[in-house]
Amino acid sequence: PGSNGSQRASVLLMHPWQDLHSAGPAAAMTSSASPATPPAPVSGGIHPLVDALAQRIRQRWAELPELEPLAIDPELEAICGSLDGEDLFIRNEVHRCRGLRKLHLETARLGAGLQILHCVFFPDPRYDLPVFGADIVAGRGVVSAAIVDLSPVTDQLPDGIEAALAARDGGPFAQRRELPAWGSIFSPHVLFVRPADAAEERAFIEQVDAFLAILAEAVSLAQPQDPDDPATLERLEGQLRYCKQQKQNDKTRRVLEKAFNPIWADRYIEELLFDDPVAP
Ligand code: BLA
Repeated sequence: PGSNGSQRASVLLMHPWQDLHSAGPAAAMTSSASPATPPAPVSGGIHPLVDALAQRIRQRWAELPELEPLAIDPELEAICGSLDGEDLFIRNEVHRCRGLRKLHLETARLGAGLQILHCVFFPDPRYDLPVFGADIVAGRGVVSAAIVDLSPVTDQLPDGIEAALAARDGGPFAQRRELPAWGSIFSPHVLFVRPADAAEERAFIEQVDAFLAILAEAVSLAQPQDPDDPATLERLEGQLRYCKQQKQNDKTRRVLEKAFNPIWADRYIEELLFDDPVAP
């Protein structure tokens, strides 16, 4: 503890897995990484890519208009404990701003090897804005998945965003990954890679930064429509669809069920990760 200055002091200790957890430790999660000595994560710390990307996201959201923290159930804000001697830590930060109903950043270390950054900015459906999403999954120091997108909530991204994404430089990534079936919610510009080395990890951060800059520009220009405008209702439906598809990612659920328990995992997914938007 205390190895990472950005972690807050008020950590709530809870052991939701004690009663229901029966499977093996989260550390038993197998990684698809090659067995040849991967770079070890900083002892007890956060993977450098996870940490650097979290910092960049916080810098970017600080520039958004009318940014303010959202209240969050203290039981979900900082989750910390141990499982068969392995540390478990999840930190959640939630904000809102003009145009975006919820900006959520989660950084997690589950067991010895698995580190996760999960970030979604959900738009206020009155505004013609996409969903921003980014996810990093690192196992034992090797990043297996890095994904970022501005995902449409109607059949197409807003014109300005589409043009800006099309014009950007797509980066050097050697290993692009194929999307799962539920990934039909993502835009044609989605970036889903397995970064090959530190240079590609840095390039991924710059890609996320570019997506966030494009979103920030759109946020600054966007004007709200009426809550009962057909366009608002269509975007609300689109956001519901986004959440529904994300909840089909069994890999997220499995990790949470294993580290905690199925009931806790379900509540976490339904209430914090992908809560359904309510009509504005
Ligand atoms: C994959 N997500 C994964 C994997 C794990 C998690 C273990 C498998 C890693 C791999 O395929 O290499 C786990 N992700 C989590 C957990 C959380 C999380 C536990 O965020 C949170 C507590 N996932 C998202 C968001 C996106 C996303 C916002 O939460 C995209 C914007 C994408 N994750 C995503 C995709 C995969 C993935 C596309 C690959 C799924 C597959 O190949 O089947």
